[in-house]
Amino acid sequence: MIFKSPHPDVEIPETALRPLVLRHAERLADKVAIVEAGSGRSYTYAELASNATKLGAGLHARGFGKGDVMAILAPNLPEYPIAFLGVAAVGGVNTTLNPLYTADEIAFQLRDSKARFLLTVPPLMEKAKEAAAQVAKKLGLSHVLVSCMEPSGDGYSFFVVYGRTHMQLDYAAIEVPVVLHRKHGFDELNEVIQRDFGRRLVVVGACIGTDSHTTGIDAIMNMKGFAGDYGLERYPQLRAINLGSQVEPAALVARAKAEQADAILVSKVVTQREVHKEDARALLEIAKAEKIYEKTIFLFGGPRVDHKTALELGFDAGFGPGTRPSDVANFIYYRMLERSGRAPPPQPTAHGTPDAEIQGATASPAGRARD
Ligand code: B12
Repeated sequence: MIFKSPHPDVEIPETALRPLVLRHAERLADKVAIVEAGSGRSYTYAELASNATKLGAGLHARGFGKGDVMAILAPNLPEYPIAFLGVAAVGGVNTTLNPLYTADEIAFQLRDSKARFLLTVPPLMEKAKEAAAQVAKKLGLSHVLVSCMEPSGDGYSFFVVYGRTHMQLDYAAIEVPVVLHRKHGFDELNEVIQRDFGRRLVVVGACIGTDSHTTGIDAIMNMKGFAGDYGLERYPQLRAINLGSQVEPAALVARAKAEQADAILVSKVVTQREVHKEDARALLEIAKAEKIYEKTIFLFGGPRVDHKTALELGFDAGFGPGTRPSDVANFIYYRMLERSGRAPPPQPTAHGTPDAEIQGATASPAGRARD
């Protein structure tokens, strides 16, 4: 179907493009014709016309003439119209290529248009790499090597830079709370749960708020598990209830309360606006109001979750990428033993040793007096 514009037809004169575009060039000679917003680099009408003519003359001298095809591969530069009009000046035909085209796409268009010449800009890569190296040097690195540069969204690039730093720090003074826990094998853990508690432990989990990432909580809870490690549903001595994703904090607490859960598992991706913290805090506040906070183990997990943040929020532990369901099952078991005074809080040591003695959460959630 053809839609007609309400405006009168544009009159296209029977004339070549170049004289049409430059028809006022003499009158406007000193006025700016093209300006690059970012840099302010500009050409007047007189410069535009004379540069286009010079380019045409140069092309002509190289054997480019009427009917020949020029492929222009360049970003939007102020020189673009000069090139375009220069080609037109000698009766050439322009075919313009998107600078983001792949090599294959460029090759296709060059063949398809039967281009004789290709006009392009000097490779930007080396300059950008040098800029990255200078940034790295300003950040205090020496012996800088920029090994990789990739586009990363509109107007951004991603660099991998190696360099030497002269900065010193006291490695021994660095303290990062990590979840270290003692670990039993699958059968053994089921046996000790039965032996020490005489019942199945109840675990209720969900990905809360608007978050729809189910895969993390599924990896921990579903029968199949993760990385060859059985999920919590597979443990005969655990009753694992996975509520899935987009579960309101209040709904998770309500279900956990109804099931008399021993542990609540919360999965969440970290967001810049800190929605993960808001949701996590809301959940713990509701748990407090419902009087299950003190008697329940709260675990926080997700692809960018760390133990420190989880502790600060008031969880018992935080688990990030690579967590196995058996880590979580063992953590819950030992935490319950600790809570009931039947196992000392595990102490980390410099040397690893057999399961039951060593490893354990390095810190307790701030401000939580239980047991
Ligand atoms: C698949 C995926 C999606 C799918 C999710 C489908 C589904 N059904 O889950 C879809 C397409 C829906 C999606 C959407 C979005 N996604 Co997404 N997504 C991913 C992706 C590529 C893989 C996630 C995955 O499946 N991982 C596999 C599981 C097994 O790993 P995991 O989640 O880390 O879980 C492990 C541990 O973290 C831990 N764990 C996880 N939860 C819990 C909970 C407990 C209690 C415990 C103990 C352990 C634990 O155990 C698991 C096993 O080891 C990741 C990138 C990545 N590589 O991580 C991004 C990623 C998670 N997504 C991200 C984002 C930003 C989004 C969107 C906001 C994008 C957008 N702008 O729209 C939306 C959000 C939609 C929403 N409402 O939530 C970001 C999150 C950033 C962050 N800071 O955490 C990531 C990390 C990508 C990135 N750019 O960095 N996504």
